[in-house]
Amino acid sequence: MALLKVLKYPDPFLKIKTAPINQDVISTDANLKQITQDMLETMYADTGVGLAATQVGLNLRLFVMDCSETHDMPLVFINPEITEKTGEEEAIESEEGCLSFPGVYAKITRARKVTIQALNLDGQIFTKIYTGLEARCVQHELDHLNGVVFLDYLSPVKRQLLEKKMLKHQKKTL
Ligand code: K1U
Ligand code: ZN
Repeated sequence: MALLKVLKYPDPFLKIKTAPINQDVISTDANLKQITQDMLETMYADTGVGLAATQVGLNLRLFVMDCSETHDMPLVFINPEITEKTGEEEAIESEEGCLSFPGVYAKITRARKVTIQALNLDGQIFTKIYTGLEARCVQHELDHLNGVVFLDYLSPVKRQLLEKKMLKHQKKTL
């Protein structure tokens, strides 16, 4: 297993939209199993609850997540799609962080409840319904796979302020 380098904003790779993975090769691809293990290890080491492939420089449509308090419920989502979302009237604003934006937090409004469909490492399709932190996390990670980062939801003024804050934080931790 290996820890991967998490790309930090403004790395241009964070803006790419990932391509789907061929379902027929998933169950036999040993490299994919290794990558997801490494991503989970990296996510735990960085005290995250999710991590998208683009954040570690991989153009793969997959993310990992573990929102359990015991850090023993790792999940892999390949070619994920949100098939249902609660409407705007049920949207919730809450503070978010991102491993690619260290030291920066922002209040982001997201759907309260989502249904997600994805493939697992056996290439089999599964569906889950999430609320709470998990619902927020899958929306955040799916955004990453589409080249969208949480600061994209903010006004230009707020965004500039947080970009400055992050650069200051990066200089301090160098
Ligand atoms: O994608 C990432 O950068 C990881 C990010 C995902 C995320 C999950 C939930 C809300 C917003 C963003 C994180 O894991 S940030 C760490 C975090 O938010 C958290 C950590 C422990 C408990 C609760 C939240
Ligand atoms: Zn993130």
